[in-house]
Amino acid sequence: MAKAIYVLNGPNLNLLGTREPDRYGHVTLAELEMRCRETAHRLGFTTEFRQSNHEGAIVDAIQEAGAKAAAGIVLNPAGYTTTSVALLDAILAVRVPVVEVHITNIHARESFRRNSYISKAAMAVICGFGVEGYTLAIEGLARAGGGR
Ligand code: CA2
Repeated sequence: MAKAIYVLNGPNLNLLGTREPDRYGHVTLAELEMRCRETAHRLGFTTEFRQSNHEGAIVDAIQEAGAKAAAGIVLNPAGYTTTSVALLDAILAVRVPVVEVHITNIHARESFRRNSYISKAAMAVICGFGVEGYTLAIEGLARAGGGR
């Protein structure tokens, strides 16, 4: 049976493609889901694509990915990047590789955006490629063999 790659999106990413297009682009979250689904399918994976504005729901999704022995997690923690020990602890508690993705180059923005709790447990970090970063992350997980 094909293994799943979980694609998890944090707070406000439901607005993708509808607000601040100069910063985050014109692709909507629904379109991004389709792109991720197609890329994962081509590489032999299924996808679980989620977005939540609630920290606990993302913790639940990470635990679910662990329980289902997912091949990987692509995580854009958005505003929880720099605050969430709970997300860090959830990642540390599962044996699933995590690729942290940011649409923008967080190193070229305000300095507070760089201090990521998630990076301390992520297998890899991609930022600045726009939404292409998500499909690059899926390809990276596939090439890395989907194991940690
Ligand atoms: O660049 C990224 O992907 C970020 O994770 C986006 C977060 C920001 O807090 C991080 O520093 C970098 C913000 C997500 C807000 O999403 C929106 C999308 C469209 C319109 C407005 C907000």
